[in-house]
Amino acid sequence: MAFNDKILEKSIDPAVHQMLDRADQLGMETVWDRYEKMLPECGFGELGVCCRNCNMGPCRISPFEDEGPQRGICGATADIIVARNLIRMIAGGAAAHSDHGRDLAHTLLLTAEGKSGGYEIRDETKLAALAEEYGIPTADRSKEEIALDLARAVYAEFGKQEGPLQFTRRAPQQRVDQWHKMGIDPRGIDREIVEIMHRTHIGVDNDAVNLILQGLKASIADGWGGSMVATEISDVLFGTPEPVRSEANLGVLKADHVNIVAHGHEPVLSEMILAAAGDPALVARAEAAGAKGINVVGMCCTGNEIIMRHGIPMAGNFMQQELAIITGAVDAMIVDVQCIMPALGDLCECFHTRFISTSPKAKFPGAVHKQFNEEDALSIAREIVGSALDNYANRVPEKVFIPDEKTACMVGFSAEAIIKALGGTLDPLLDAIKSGAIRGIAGVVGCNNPKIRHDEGHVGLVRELIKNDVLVVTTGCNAIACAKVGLMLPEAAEDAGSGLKGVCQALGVPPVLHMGSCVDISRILTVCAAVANALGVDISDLPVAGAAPEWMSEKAVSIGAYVVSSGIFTVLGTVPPVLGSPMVTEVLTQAANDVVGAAFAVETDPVKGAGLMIAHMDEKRKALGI
Ligand code: XCC
Repeated sequence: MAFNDKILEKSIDPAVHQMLDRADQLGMETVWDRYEKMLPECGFGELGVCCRNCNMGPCRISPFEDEGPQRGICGATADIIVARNLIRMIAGGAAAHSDHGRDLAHTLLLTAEGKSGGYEIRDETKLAALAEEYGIPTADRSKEEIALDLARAVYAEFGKQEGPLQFTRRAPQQRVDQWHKMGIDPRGIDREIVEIMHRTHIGVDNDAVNLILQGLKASIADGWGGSMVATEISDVLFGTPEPVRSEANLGVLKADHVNIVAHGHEPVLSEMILAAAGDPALVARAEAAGAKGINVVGMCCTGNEIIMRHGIPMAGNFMQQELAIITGAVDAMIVDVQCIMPALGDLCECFHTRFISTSPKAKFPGAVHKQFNEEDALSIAREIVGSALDNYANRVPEKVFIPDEKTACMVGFSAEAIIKALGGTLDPLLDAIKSGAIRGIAGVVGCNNPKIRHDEGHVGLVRELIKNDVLVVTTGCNAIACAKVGLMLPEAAEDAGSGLKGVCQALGVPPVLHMGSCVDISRILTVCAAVANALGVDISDLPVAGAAPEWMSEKAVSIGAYVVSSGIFTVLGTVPPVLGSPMVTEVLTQAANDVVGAAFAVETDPVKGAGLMIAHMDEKRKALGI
């Protein structure tokens, strides 16, 4: 099929081209259309110089020094306003990840008390390891007793008033000492987020550097706190991921099945949807309705959660959620929290699709709300799946259009799985890094953003890295982009430089390792900490780098901040709203090196972005003498 340039320039994904063409034929609007209508985007907002933190304003600072206001009504300069806005983004992102972690801790608590409706403790080895980390006795105790103590201890991390977060102590001692020295070793997760909201209130913290330091502190509480809690407790409850094969892209929808898209983030919901969809009585009901079965597929980070634990196919990343509805083949789109477009409601009304919200924290126009709770989890999940089955009869066959595109992938490389693939120790990886077969490790993560041709930033950057012998670990929407183009197959080693190719072929792994959802960037931190500890150096000494080529969410800002705070140079592919303050820009891209041993760079060209990362790795290799 040939498509016009207007379609081709929006994405590199052929499934997206077909669906955008379909949307045009049907006269339907998508995120790309709304983006175009928004242009030109607000210049003050882009620079980060508008302030709505009090009602004397809104204020906006002129970008021209000789013209227009240089201070807000309270006297705040561009530096202050930009720094305040930036750290409020960090607060939003850290809150989202950490609340996800809190929900997992809550589920573990209920499960330990025997009050949850269908959850169990699946990974006792990880439970025991975490208990040891928290100093919880395990001898002669049941898994429920241990889990109860662990859940309480983890829960307490959120509201802790003093003292460090337990998981931050996984970082090398030098890193912890540096955090301590700079006053950014976080206390309770909630406390650091609240403090951002306090400090950015009118008339409180008016020192840009002091504001940014608090932003870093809260972000560390996210990465080494809330997100790490989310990852670790998910593994205890649902199992630690191991390599598994599956498929990705919209072609995983099936014309002859009841299709359920699980979209959002928290596995607490999606695990139960899967359990219900496997219930023989419900499968029989689907068959009685004329379907061949129930086909659950994932979207965004929920997709990452269920593909890596169960091999459930992934329908697409952030920019594809509306396109899934436009296939006309989705009987229910079930959502919980984060990255769910409110546009879905209107779109579902054009089709038979039932849009079902489940979280008391996230309601949507046009959605049916079926409130989920952990106590009655399985029975609510059965009702939700049942409602998708009932809706199958309403599907209009003439409206169904499913693109053929889907690609095989190998996913589920948790830190534990990586060590297992290496034969039980990190040594083969360390040796490959020392010999130069692996030049460095890159964490490439983050969202999609209509400012960038969909998936081009992700795939372009990752291809350039592996070609240059950089092993890539990935999560979130980058992971989905890589899966869709075949980069997560062992065969993709053919596209890697000769050193990386040899390592991947010897181990039978892809050059791009799927480590999970966005909270699972904590897995990348854990691996970096383990490598640094094994070499007796700080994370900032390692030949590693991070990138978020198409980022857009506040969570991504928090992620970027904690990755840099952990000592990892990070390249952003879309420009953050900070350029209105040359001083804040300088702090983030230069001075941060003196504070945390790493900084940000912004590079919208993915190949050049990869080049910056590779140059950084080479510099670190030289300093290490390897
Ligand atoms: Fe959302 Fe997690 Fe970004 Fe994708 S990568 S758009 S945050 S789904 Ni997390």
